[in-house]
Amino acid sequence: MKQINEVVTLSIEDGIAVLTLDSPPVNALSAAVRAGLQQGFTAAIDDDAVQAIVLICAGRTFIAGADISEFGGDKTEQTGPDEREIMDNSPKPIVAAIHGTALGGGLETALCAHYRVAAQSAKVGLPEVHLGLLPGAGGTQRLPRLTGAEVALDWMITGRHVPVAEAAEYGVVDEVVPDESLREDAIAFARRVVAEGGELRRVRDRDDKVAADRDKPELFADFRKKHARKFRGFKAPEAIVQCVEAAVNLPYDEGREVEKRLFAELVSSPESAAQRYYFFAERAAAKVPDVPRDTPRIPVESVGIIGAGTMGGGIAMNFANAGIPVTIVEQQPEALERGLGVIRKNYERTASKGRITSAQVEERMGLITGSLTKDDLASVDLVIEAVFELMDVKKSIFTELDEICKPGAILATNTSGLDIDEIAAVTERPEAVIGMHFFSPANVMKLLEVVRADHTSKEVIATVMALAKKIGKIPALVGVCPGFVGNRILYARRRESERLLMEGAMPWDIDTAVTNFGLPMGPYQMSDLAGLDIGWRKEESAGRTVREVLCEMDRRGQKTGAGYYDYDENRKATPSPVAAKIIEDFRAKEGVAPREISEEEIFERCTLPMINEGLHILEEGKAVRASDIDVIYVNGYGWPVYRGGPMFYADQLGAEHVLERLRFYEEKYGSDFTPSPLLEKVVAEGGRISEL
Ligand code: T1G
Repeated sequence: MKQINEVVTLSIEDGIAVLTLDSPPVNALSAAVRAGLQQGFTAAIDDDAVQAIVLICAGRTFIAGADISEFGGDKTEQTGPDEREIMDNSPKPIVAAIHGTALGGGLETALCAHYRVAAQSAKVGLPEVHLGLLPGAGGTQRLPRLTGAEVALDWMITGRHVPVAEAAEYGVVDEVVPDESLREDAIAFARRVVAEGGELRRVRDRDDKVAADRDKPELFADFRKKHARKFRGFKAPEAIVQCVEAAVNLPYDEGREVEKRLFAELVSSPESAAQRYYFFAERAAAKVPDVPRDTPRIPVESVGIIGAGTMGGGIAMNFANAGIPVTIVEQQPEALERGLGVIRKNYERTASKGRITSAQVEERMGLITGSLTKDDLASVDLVIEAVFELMDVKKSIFTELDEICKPGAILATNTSGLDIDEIAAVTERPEAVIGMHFFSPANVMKLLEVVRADHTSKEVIATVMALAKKIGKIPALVGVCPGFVGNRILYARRRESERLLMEGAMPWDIDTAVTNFGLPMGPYQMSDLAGLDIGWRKEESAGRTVREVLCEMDRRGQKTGAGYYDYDENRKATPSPVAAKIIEDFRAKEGVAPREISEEEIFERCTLPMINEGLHILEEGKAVRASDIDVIYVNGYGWPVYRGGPMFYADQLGAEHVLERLRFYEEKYGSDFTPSPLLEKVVAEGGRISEL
């Protein structure tokens, strides 16, 4: 056994060289890994005792890609041939032995081997698109030569992890072997290759698949048309299509030049910087500084939900999807039946799209039990209350649950902003009370705001943060304050958009400014979708605001066919002259002469208060870190991931610029724009907002 460098070792076993890479956590292609591979392959090729080479990795996975943390930094210039060129020019057969997830540069390295042997549980993929990149190490040129253009486009545009059994259909993998015998099977495979002799075949020299695509020019046009909506705002997908077109129409080396050029453009783009930032932000959000990874967790093998409405039903589906039995409790039989019916309809709709089988529908419905009494929750490990937003109602429910539920059961509330400390105070177990704020539709939206109350224990926090991932959610820990983090920031935007309405902007002007930035909808489209009457009470309404007047006119949003917009039978929205008139009347009443407001000013005045509120939230310790706020906005509010999130975007504007513009608006509009002291500190120290 020879130590090539700190992460690569070389052993020779009867003529077969085994290069082992061991660079936790995922054998990413850091500078040290690449150097070790270059030296290792060179040593094996130069050694006359070696007839073939096996590349294998230690730890949890084969190479999972380039080291994302090294992008953007000053990369050490590659001098001499890189490991892929050495592999490409090897006179001796190379076999890559794949386990875990061979992704991005990892799969690209394996495609430079002559053969690939994979453990049956392994997956392969080219997920660079999620980083705003394209496979920049030959993947856009080699993969189509094995799979053909159409399959290659699917793999690279979705970035999905492909099971090796499927990959083997295209020769991306040559042999699938049992997980436990990967090493010896790969060595045996190499021996057979040596014994059989014959010409070494390189993926880059394959032409049959791409030649067949040369007669289908419509393939790329159709692909672009089909995915246009999904590509909106992203640069990488189009670049990937151009690379695959090059793979079909150009010799390998020329196609590789196209790939290098487009990769260089993407890696220096703000979109990719945002998406690479987001990659680490999402993983950081799972970490709670004072709750260590090894904090004991409470087993959650059964769950109770109070309320079978839209939220309760959606929440129940998350647990059934993860195979966890759920008891969902309603007060009235009709409400319970209706709720269970909606759940079944949702599953049947998913099945009709082929995403689950009808057997899975029955299996999941079988995990959901309806009940009319909270007494049925006596033995569950976790209860999530999901009834309407009235503190008295929640308090009475928690008082009952505290009596009924077994000791140690976690009592969670799905409240979107009420004071959880107040709720916890009615129980004898405040340490077991926590917020689990799901976003509607709860069975679809990825974000879960986990709300830490004053007495919530570390075990309960650790349990719920881990449980979130188990049910396919992305958790972010937040503190108790009105609206927690996501909605509290949204309130700041709402306040400013109402001021803009009075000054001369119309709801559609504001929504357009926000959607042109890349969000799926603006504040007024969101209100119409959610319903203008959330929290509105007819008996108290007195025409004091545009919203009250609209609700009093029964214009409560999409569900009534009219709100700020008018809706046709397909819910297509058009700006409403009725809403415009109401706004104009309010302006007249205030004696305001409306003015034309530019899209740029509208967007700036909607966004600066969001950034400032995020900084206040950090000052108050209601979010653990700035990047958690971005994870919340990307996953709960549709902030485009290629923009990173409000805090990352603030750094793209520059902290100093943000401070200066807040001061400018503070002059005009007062304290709503008073810069947070934390922002002034960041600017004084020359720091970055997203690194707080
Ligand atoms: N670079 C650096 N660190 C990485 C990493 C990577 N590629 N992948 C994972 N990590 C870290 C991660 O931050 C975390 O660190 C730990 O590993 C475990 O990750 C030239 C340009 C492999 C499926 O996009 O999809 O190749 O928090 O929590 O859920 O064409 O990580 O423990 O300190 O996610 O089991 C392409 C990205 C790169 C794969 C494992 N490759 N990684 O998931 O663990 S670009 C990718 C993943 C590229 C080439 C291009 C997942 C995983 P910490 P984890 P997991």
